[in-house]
Amino acid sequence: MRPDSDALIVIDVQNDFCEGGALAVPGGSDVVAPINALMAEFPVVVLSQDWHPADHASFASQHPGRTPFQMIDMPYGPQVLWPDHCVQVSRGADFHPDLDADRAQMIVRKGFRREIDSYSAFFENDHVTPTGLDGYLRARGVTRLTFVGLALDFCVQFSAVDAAQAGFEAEVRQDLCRAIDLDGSLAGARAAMAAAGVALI
Ligand code: VGL
Ligand code: ZN
Repeated sequence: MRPDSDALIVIDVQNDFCEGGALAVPGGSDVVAPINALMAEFPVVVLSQDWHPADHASFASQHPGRTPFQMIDMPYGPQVLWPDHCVQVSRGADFHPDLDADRAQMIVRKGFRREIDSYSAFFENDHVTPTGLDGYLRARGVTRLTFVGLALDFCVQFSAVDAAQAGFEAEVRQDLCRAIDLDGSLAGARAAMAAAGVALI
């Protein structure tokens, strides 16, 4: 077991990001079994859960004439339009059935406000509205974070960069992540994480 300062942060291992889901990440379900195994090493385990209202502004369906994966400008900056996914209380928003979700002590939901997306488990996409995860981890004396999950080039990236900027020691286990890789987003994500001081394992 690792020291009490170490937390495993499992990002968005949900049905919609796995095979057959609304925003399936290639190979998404491959990470479930090895993440379950890794949980056993960590005294602190946190899951994030993408949790959108059915009319969320990141959904292309809410923007007449737009299609998924196009970019639009939101008041807080550029935003990718996604297929409807991880709608609150839908099966797609549930954790993958084989994920050992009961091992987690904390589940942080994000993206629950209609007008704003939240890739990061720490801040919404305006980069100022907190989710509360930072305070939870600090209150538990956590200083080192290991990130795994989906998708490497969106929610994992944003979470790990925010963690490093907040002063946590942050590493990403790339073998326990899978990427969407939209227009070079994977290469961009790796560069952004490295620049922020995130260790890419
Ligand atoms: C994610 C796109 C939209 C993710 C969530 O978990 O990486 N990507 N919502
Ligand atoms: Zn989402």
